[in-house]
Amino acid sequence: MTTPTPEQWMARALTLARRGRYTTHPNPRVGCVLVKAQRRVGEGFHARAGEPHAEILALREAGEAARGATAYVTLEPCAHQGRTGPCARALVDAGVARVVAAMQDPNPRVAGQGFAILREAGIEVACGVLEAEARALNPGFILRMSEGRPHVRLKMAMSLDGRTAMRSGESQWITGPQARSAVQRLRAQSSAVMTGVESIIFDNSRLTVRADQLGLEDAETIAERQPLRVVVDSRLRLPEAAACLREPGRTLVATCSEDAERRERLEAVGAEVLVLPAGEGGRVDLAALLRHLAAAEEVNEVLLETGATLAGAMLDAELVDELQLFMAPTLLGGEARPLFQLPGLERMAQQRPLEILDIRAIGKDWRITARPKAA
Ligand code: AOF
Ligand code: ZN
Repeated sequence: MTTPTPEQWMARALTLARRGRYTTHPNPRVGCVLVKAQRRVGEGFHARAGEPHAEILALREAGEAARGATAYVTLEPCAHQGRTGPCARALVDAGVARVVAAMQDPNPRVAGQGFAILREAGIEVACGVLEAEARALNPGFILRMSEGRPHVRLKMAMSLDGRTAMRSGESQWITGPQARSAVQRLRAQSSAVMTGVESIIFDNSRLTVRADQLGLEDAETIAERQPLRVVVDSRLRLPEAAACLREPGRTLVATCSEDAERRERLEAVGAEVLVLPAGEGGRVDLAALLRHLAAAEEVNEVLLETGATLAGAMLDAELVDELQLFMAPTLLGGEARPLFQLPGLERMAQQRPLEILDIRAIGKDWRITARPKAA
């Protein structure tokens, strides 16, 4: 038997961390494996804010075997007393000999201090094993901590001719049940789902996570947390009868309208209204909205599910980090609605290049994962 490499142990820790994909918000997904004499003696992952961190669960499982062991963790062990105690201290107390981390914790309350505690106690520390994979697991947490904004993932369903709805706005359904189930999982892993008021007016979408559509074993538990619904509604046109206002969870209406009467009527049916300064064209300042979501709501990942106008505005403002385009084998024709309104694009020199990261079949549809390419 060959001895596993540090990368293999870290890969195991990452697999564990991924089990927290749908539940750790607003905390990062973290996994930990304790190894002694080439054997795994304990492991754990962070499941929920307020519950024990990955290291604590791994230490509990290992018991006395933790003494002299190596801890593989996907994030620097914490140094702060938050909802739970400092993990760096717990690793020291348990007598762990080495700590191998994938990345430093970008949280300013930790940021290197966890490593410092370990080193001061004579523990050997290494960082950077499978770092890219660890970063990919928590893109929103990292951006929120380092730049004060969430990660924005734009999801769109389109036909092979790049259309998202008929001219009337009718759009149900372009993609098949498996693709829609994949979208449900994207919602479930996000802190917030964001849309434009026009999309609500046309589709009356609920923007919720539905347990029966997730296609996951622990669907019921996952659907207990509904992502914050964010409706961009510059002029407060959201109908009081909108279905999303009657769903469990919160709906935040972001506006720059000062119409107090409309505001009261929406608040009376459960909406929370956030008045922001107007940005370009008298519309909601989208960058300010995202900063608010990160700072006030601890939003890590935003799923943007919307029509061509808001999608185009977000792309124009360079606020989209990732695109997930679900392409169905169907044609909607030239009268139908396009993916993006990008006014002002006239010459090839102005085109918006994307980098495609992945393409795969989802049922009868295709999922294209891409990101805007820096010009
Ligand atoms: C770790 N191991 O498994 C996680 C860490 O409020 P708390 O106490 O849950 O702390 C949350 C912060 O702890 C979070 O912002 C991040 O910096 C770190 N997450 N750290 O040592 C873990 N989930
Ligand atoms: Zn911790």
